[in-house]
Amino acid sequence: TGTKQDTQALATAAAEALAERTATATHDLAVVLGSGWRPAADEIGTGTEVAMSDLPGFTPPVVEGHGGAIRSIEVGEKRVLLLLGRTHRYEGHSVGQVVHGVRTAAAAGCRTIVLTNAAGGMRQGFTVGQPVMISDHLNLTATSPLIGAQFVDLTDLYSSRLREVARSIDPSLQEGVYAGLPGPHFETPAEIRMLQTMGADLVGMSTVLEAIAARAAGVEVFGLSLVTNLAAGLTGEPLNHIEVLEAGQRSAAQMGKLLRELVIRA
Ligand code: NOS
Repeated sequence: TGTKQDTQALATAAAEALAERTATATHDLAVVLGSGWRPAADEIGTGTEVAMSDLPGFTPPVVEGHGGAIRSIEVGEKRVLLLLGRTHRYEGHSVGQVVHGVRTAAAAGCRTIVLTNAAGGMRQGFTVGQPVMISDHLNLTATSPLIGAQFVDLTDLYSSRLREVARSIDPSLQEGVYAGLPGPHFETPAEIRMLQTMGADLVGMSTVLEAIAARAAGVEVFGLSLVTNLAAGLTGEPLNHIEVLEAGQRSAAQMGKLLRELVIRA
């Protein structure tokens, strides 16, 4: 993972390269578009795009549906970085690589970060295609991006202020607890029953490490899951990544509008 100084230096270098390539000195807010969310990007805005592979410290994502570019856009008064694609532990990457995008956004000036993801829904009543705000998480990855560094308070990690803002846009928005697992296998039905007992409503393989890194960098976090499937064992149907991507595709326009409005009001 490297020392704190190394990772910070790499994020600063990436932020500087990004500033140069986008001709924008600083940005205000970043949005990470997770599995299946990429089709929502144009709905949020268009602008200069830089390949992640052209920036220091980024590893190109290897899973389908995860792009690998950063787009600089203006939305209302805000200069926004759209991270199209993210790095996961299950691709064989280190924790430092997983959170490099978030650290780069923080180094680029972003004070707010929106983490989106595709998730399995575990709560009664959740339906495929439904957006759910993350109110809190269970980090079940058995690791932390802060190893070798510091103690950090995670109370109100997922900003209650930003959840209020989102609810002012769509009062029907629900919220839930996200369980972040290592993957890449989906859960067993027994694991889903365990997670439900532990108080989780959503399950996925991302977001938790990035949220922790963002908080450590002093950045306000908003998390938004798209329920792309009901979790293992809840329907009797097997799970697959294609279904996850297709659910994202179908909800793209609606999710993009929600994110755009959130960015404006954040
Ligand atoms: N994802 C899920 N991860 C775990 N369990 C689920 O039911 C689920 N649904 C969506 C896999 O298709 C990708 O989508 C998320 C995972 O984070 C993974 O990146």
